[in-house]
Amino acid sequence: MKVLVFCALVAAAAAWPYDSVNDDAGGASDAQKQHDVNYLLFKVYEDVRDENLHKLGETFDPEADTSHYSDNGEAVHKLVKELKDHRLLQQKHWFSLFNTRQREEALLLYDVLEHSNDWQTFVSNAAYFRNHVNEGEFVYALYAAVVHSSLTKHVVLPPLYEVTPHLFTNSEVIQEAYHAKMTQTPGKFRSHFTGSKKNPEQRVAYFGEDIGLNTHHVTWHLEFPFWWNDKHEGYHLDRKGENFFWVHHQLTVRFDAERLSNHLDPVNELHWEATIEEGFAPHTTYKYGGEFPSRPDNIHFEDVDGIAHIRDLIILENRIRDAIAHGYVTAHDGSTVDINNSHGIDVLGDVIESSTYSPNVEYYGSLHNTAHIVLGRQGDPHGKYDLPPGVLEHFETSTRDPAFFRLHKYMDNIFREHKDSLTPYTKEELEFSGVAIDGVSIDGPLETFFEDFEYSLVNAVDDTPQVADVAISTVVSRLNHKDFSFKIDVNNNNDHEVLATVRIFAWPHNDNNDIPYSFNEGRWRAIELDRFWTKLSPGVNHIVRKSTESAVTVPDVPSFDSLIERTEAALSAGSSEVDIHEFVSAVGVPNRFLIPKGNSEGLEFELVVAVTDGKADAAVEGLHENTVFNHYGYHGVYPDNRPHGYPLDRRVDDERIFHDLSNFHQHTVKIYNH
Ligand SMILES: [Cu+2]
Repeated sequence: MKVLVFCALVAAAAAWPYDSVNDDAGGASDAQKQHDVNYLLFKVYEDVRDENLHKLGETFDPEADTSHYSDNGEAVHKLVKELKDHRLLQQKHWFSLFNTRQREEALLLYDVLEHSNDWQTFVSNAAYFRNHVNEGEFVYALYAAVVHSSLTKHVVLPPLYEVTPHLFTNSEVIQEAYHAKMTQTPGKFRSHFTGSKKNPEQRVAYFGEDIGLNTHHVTWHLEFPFWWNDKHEGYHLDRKGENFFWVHHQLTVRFDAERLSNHLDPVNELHWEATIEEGFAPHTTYKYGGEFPSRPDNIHFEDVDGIAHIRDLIILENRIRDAIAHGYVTAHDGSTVDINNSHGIDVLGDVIESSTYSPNVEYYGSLHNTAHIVLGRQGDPHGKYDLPPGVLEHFETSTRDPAFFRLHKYMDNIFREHKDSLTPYTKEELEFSGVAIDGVSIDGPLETFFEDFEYSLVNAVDDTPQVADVAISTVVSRLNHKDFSFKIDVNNNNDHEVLATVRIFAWPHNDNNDIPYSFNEGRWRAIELDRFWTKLSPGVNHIVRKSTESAVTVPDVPSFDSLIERTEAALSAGSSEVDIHEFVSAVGVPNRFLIPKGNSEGLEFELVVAVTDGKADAAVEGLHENTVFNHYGYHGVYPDNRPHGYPLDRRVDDERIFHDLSNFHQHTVKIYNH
């Protein structure tokens, strides 16, 4: 999470925006930085539309003064050498993070930006390399740098679906957008989900193809990149492996809940030796590089040339399952790392993804990342047709393919094997002395609905400054819900104030055959709705928590247009900041998706509230004062000492333990959809 500290900066002078302020903000006001980032990302395939940035792009010499870099210019020398040797990927070509060479190039630029000590150096490099590196690499490097650099703590990144709309919008709509531009006719085009009603998967396409969900997924991977190297970047991403497990576990259980609501069976896990039943036709096109490849129904996995043999993936899976059975992984140097404890899930996440934190990538490989590529290439496994990468080779587009959820069900079941091997919590461990939940109710309806959402496609089409923009946008249907509040009455029988953690979950009451889930099966399917800290005074406490406050969700990011408008208004008013702080982190689940889609009779869920000992749980101070806490987007130490999903993360052999706890509450609720 980016800490919201308001800097009292003086607005920079107009002519040269950076050098009038020199402080730890890096020599520019937040509003100025926001302005620069807006324009760097506006129409990335064309000349930058800001005079100052244009001048920097033409005249800046990145190597001229290396005293402005925290690595003495090491990264910039490397990148400039690649540029001079003509080794960099051409512009107007597709880019995929899963392509090793392309990723290296994007990360070279990321390193230059990350090691820039002041804003002038950061923005000058961004403006200069915008003219020289591949546009996809540029966007990735700039997004990652803005997420991680200390210079950009208050910068809001424009919604990716308006920066690179091709990766979020159907080809049919993109074609209409080009037509509108060519004929200079404003146009508003409806986006339909891919496929026809003959495909049952179509019923849940609103989930995998939701632009907010795609943004959540891609932003999570920017916040916790698998390529992150502590030595290089200077700090550690706390509990990255466990977070990898949790964010995808939540996507998995949320998708199954949406399926239930649409009369579909839960996702089956992917199996290397079984048929991939569902094909996929993405109806999505690259800006440069043609259509995303399709995959027919009922194909068997084939080895992918230059990437992996299916046999080798099975071997990697067996090694990981062996480690789980043994309770330890074997590190690169032959020593063992115990995973038979709360921290084990973190190690296992690093191993399975894999990230640079994996203790032994030589032995355990990179099951998840390789699986993404192998599955993405099944339409052209031997490269016979020279097709560009598949949707699974981009975090922006992955969830569009239902096979993404099969792949993650497979990963999730491996994680479950580990979690199930841990000793269940005892009643004593789960109790919160003197604290009892008196009652839980919901104020307002639990009701979902579909609404239209419009976003701009102006950045999808080519143009020149000589041709005026016409308004081009698309309208998509998307899931939302009415606002509601949780009302939780808690009795604190201690004679003093205590800090409490409130954890709220919901799991489907029945399975797809209308049979109630057992406690143990239900708790594994629990959707995390909220997690927050509060102080409990002695006596009765009435806690009211609004659905909009949920720590696992984020609001819609303002449109690119409105970001630009608000920034320019702030600058012309002489303000040093733009009032957009609540949008700084886009890493959570869209708040619209907080509860799964209901149905007309009311879909039953088990609502669960656990109030646990905040003092024992809290890893940092002052959590009860933090109202903008975001569980996915934190920087530094993860605030909760407990594992993700606590207290439902371990198997429950005897559910009476939970029902005997006075600090635990469960009741059935209904979610409607109208
Ligand atoms: Cu992912």
